[in-house]
Amino acid sequence: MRTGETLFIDGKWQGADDGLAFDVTDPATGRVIGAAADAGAAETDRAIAAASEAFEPWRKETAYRRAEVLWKAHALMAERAEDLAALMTLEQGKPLKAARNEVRYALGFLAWFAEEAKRVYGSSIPSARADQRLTVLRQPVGVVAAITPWNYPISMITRKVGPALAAGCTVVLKPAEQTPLCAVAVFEILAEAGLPAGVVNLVTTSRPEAVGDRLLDAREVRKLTFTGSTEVGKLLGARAAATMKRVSMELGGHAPMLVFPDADPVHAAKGAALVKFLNTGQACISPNRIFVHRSVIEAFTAELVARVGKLAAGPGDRAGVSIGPLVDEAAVAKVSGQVEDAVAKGARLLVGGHRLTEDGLDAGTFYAPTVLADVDETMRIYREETFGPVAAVIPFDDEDEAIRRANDTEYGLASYVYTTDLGRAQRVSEALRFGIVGVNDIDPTGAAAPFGGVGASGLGREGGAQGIDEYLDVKLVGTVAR
Ligand code: TXE
Repeated sequence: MRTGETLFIDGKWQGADDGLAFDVTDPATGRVIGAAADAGAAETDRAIAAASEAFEPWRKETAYRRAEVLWKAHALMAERAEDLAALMTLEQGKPLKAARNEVRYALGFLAWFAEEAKRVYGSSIPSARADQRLTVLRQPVGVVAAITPWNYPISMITRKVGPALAAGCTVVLKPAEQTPLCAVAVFEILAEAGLPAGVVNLVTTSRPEAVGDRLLDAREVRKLTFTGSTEVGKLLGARAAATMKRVSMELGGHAPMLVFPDADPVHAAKGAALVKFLNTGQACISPNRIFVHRSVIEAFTAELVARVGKLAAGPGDRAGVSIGPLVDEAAVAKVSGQVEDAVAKGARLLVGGHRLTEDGLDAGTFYAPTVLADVDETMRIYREETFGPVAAVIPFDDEDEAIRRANDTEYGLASYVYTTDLGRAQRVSEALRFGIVGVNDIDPTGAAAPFGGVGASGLGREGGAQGIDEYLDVKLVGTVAR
């Protein structure tokens, strides 16, 4: 595992100019597992210069050559899948099985965008003038700044770098300070896949603003792609506007799940238990508000509590564990605060509701899988994104009320509906103001599908045919033969 020399600039691995580095810790034990170079403005400027220099030759490569490099990266990542999963478990904390799933998800983007590179079609438009030809070209936007989070530390990189490279862009990527080593492992693969120097650059730092400000202010950077909190997304978006960069953002979510009376409450509870506790609830598509029709709420809640009570928490490499640690102390404080607030305002705590310190978990950041019933509008957890293992169950009486309350949030990423009534499935999925709706489906995502939100959940789509559009400018060429 590379540690210390974690900057990849212009094709060379290096440390920070002044030798500064920061510790990387295992959230399950609090132990230091490595160090990353702590880059600032100077290193970022060099990375931007390298990406600018590399852009013209890279965009002139054929789409077939770019696809070949992405397929090579795919092969290397597949070969190293087990090592990558183990590293992710160590650095981010998710259970090994979930880490393996994430590597598979990450591989999907390399494969999908390798093929998308060859499908960047233009078009020709009929003209009103006989001598004129109107042609539409799609061309790479230029240098891309990519800022990625810690919760999916490998797949969020391939979801951005895959389409950027396929389109013919070059990249400077800043990973989250909690998970720089996963980013290093991905960049080792990209470096070995045969990319020319400067096409991809990695800048690790513990000071996101120091690197972020340079990336955002540089005129040469033509696009920002960001995944993280809505709060930071707004700041970065405003700053990007000064140089009129293209922007795509995948921000927070506050997904509703609607369980209607015609749904099987046991099946719905099984779905809720699976998707809510994925990645210890640290996912933007996590169902944070589970609205259940009053007629099925008892059966639903009993099944949910039974399942949640059996979820084992612990270090991700321990057998049988499905709940890893939260990312840091601040996350534990946020989740405990939301649960305490809800209980104080009348929510019933059915299971969990406390930090876990037994069985050697005291040095980590573990929180018990929790179910709260009778959650209502007065509670913080009803309004704020819950980035933790807490299922909040809310009763409702009719369809219109359920839709209205589900939409009553500034966020708009994922939503889930359980129903066996086809008419209701159509009505409700059309009425929900979210970028993604899963009808009896807790996993409607994948490399081939457009992922993204509306409102405070962000702008643009990642994955699917739409994912590469974010990295392409449209050019109209009118030609008159003379
Ligand atoms: O996010 P930040 P945090 C939500 C979730 C979570 C909350 C806070 O609710 O509890 O956000 O998490 C970089 N210039 N999501 O604090 O700060 C940062 O270094 C440049 C949802 O981790 O937004 C990291 O790389 N970069 C989400 C990235 O932004 C800056 C995933 C995300 O960190 C920066 C993560 C700056 N000024 C959190 N400030 C999702 N959509 O899944 C921060 N960063």
